[in-house]
Amino acid sequence: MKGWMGKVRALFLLSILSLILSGCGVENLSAFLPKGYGAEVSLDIIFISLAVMIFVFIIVMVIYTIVLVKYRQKKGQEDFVPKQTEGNHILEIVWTVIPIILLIVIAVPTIAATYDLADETDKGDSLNINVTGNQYWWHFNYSEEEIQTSQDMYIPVGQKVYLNMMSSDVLHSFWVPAISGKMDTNPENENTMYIEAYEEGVYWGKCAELCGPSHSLMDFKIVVVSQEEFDQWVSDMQNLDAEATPETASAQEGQALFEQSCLQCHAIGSNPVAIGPNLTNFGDRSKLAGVEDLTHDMLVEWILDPESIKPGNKMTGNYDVPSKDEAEKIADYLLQLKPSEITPESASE
Ligand code: HEC
Ligand SMILES: [Cu+2]
Repeated sequence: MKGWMGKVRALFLLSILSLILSGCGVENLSAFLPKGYGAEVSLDIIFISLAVMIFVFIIVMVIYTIVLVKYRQKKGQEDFVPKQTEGNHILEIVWTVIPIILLIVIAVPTIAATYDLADETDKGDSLNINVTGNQYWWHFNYSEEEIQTSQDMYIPVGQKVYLNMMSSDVLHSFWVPAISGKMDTNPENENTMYIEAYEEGVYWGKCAELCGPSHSLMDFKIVVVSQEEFDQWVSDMQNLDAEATPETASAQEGQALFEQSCLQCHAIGSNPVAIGPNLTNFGDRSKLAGVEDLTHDMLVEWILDPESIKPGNKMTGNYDVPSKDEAEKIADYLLQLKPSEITPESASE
């Protein structure tokens, strides 16, 4: 699909690019700027369909214009009725065959891509991540590596990564537009998709299936790093001490408070408890709950009143709300959970 497709694409991209760059400022969130295999294949099919549609549109418009000009009612011929024809054999065949050909032109690459993207032959030899969609956050379980993490998924660049996806509650849909197409997460059965990212960086993901009041806030990220950085991250996550004592007195108090009233839902370390997001590398994240900039103030606000940030979330009402002072200490504790140098920040440099 190179050659002329490439040129059409370049032209289209240029116009789209100016639109996007002047837009909302979130990078790496566009299916029109593919940085992964699935997204690239999908965009090629979008362009083939678009080319067919433009072709049909132009032909119809040309015929329409010719007929309009040529067969207008002329002066003095107001009562003229042209010769009536029906059942023209050749015409009937032509306008049946052309749409069939056009549909084949669209169908062949679409079906080929569908099979290609559903291929699972090298699943056993690849990195596998179990993805769980939850109202309104994402959990990632690297079962082979025994790593649990939430919100930010780390993968190595240029490698096929298999995602085995389910939901813990309602239907969600995993979508990282710049990397790949969408895949539903269902409560009953596992769906599998592979992704492959071409460039290092941070890619934004969205839930693409209406799942409740905070559906539009169910953002997540794929952090694409080099193979060495990925190995480093894996080793950092495997070798951390989840119960390490923080340096400052305030964070130490925060740790005790956290263990008392938060640990039943939020694991730290490789504990598979995932009623709420795993907070092992919470301090390494750039976003709080997927959406807000991760600052001390914002975190305190979350701990005191998560409802004000994410309406309908499953933490509200289900925990002992600490005092402001306690919340500050818990925030001190959570923000120093930085097990790795490999972070969304380092990946986007
Ligand atoms: C009943 C289970 C439960 C308890 C108890 C609980 N939480 Fe949560 N927490 C959740 C859920 C569920 C979410 C995900 C909310 C969302 O994003 O929709 C969450 C999200 C969070 C987040 C955002 C995480 C991220 O990925 O950015 C923080 C921080 C947090 N909780 C801190 C706390 C603290 C501190 C306590 C104790 C005072 C606590 N939680 C108690 C369930 C719980
Ligand atoms: Cu969702």
